[in-house]
Amino acid sequence: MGKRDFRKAEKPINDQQTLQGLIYFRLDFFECRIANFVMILNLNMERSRIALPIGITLDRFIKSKQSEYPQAAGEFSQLLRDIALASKVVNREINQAGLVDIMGYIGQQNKAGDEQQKLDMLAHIRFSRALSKGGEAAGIISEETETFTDFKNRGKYVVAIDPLDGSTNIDVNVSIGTIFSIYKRKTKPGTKLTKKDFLQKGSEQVAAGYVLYGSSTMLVYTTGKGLNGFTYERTLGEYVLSHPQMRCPASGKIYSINDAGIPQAMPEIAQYIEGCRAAGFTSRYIGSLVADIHRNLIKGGIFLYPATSKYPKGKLRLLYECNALAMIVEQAGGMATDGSNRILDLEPTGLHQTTPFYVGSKRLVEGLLKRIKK
Ligand code: AHM
Ligand code: MG
Repeated sequence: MGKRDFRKAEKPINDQQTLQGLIYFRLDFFECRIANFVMILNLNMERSRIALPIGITLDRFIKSKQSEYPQAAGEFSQLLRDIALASKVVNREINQAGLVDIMGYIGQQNKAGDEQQKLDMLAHIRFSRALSKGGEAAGIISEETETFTDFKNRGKYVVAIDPLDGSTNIDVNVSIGTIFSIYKRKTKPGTKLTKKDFLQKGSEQVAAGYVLYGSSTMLVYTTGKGLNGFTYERTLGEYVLSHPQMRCPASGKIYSINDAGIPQAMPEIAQYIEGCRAAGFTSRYIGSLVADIHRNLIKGGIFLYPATSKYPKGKLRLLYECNALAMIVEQAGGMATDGSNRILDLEPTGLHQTTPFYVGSKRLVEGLLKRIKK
């Protein structure tokens, strides 16, 4: 007899049915208690969720800092917002990379006959479009183009950008990043842009940042007044302040270098790495600059990309990779050098010029410099 049938019966027929009735009654009673308990739990969770603040969104944070740029508050804030928006679009496309046909190479066509784009080219298009439509940037130099692009507007700023860095990691689902620098243009707004607008020293950056597309997506940026990190909250579609006033530990136990390049570099690099190993350091190298720098920034460590026989002047690009990261790390209390000079003091001569790059915790970089200068 089913539970409900039994309840309908006027009187229990025998002792066995009386017992069964009691058991069902107790089960009902406990079911009821459990349901009530779950309801209260849900209510409490809901209440605590409601009580939980969302945090400071990037938009609100940028707005709260506008007063720090009295001459160009609105434009500059808008420029940062344009970059953040483009990064969200790029993030969406990266997340779908395995699902849709966007990992082909330029020149290939998909089944619909459309031109397929490499993901790094796609990122370049997204950032260029957001910046040119926003109108605050007068032009852009990107890793993906030979020369700069003039947006032919009255914008006061220029942007140097690596839209998607870590090309060898793009197709294999490993963290990648966007790196950007913002400068005030040298020439008058409304006139033609020249190389001079882009060939500025890193110390002239008005802002720099990176986006890390990793286990979560983060935007980290500085305007020269400390460093702040925002984590992307996908369901809200917002960057939320998660790492306020980031600091790089003064020392650390991580060294990051492409091991295969050590024998090709000057002998002091091998000696320095030997010293790290002897001191019990750990080696971490992702091969994605943003991810390697981000980790060392948080945990403490040193990143090295020296000149090698394969890359006699270093591999990493000064204008849209090293300058931004040097400013970021310095703002967190770290250090960045090419082995002789502070990265931010280097006078650029070419749009795609490369440099040896040593960056990270202050004491570690100082230790390396001592070794190099011995
Ligand atoms: P890319 O701009 O072509 O992506 O190259 C830059 C990348 C950096 O992200 C990374 O630090 C470096 O190249 C790794 O180079 P290597 O493979 O020589 O170690
Ligand atoms: Mg790059």
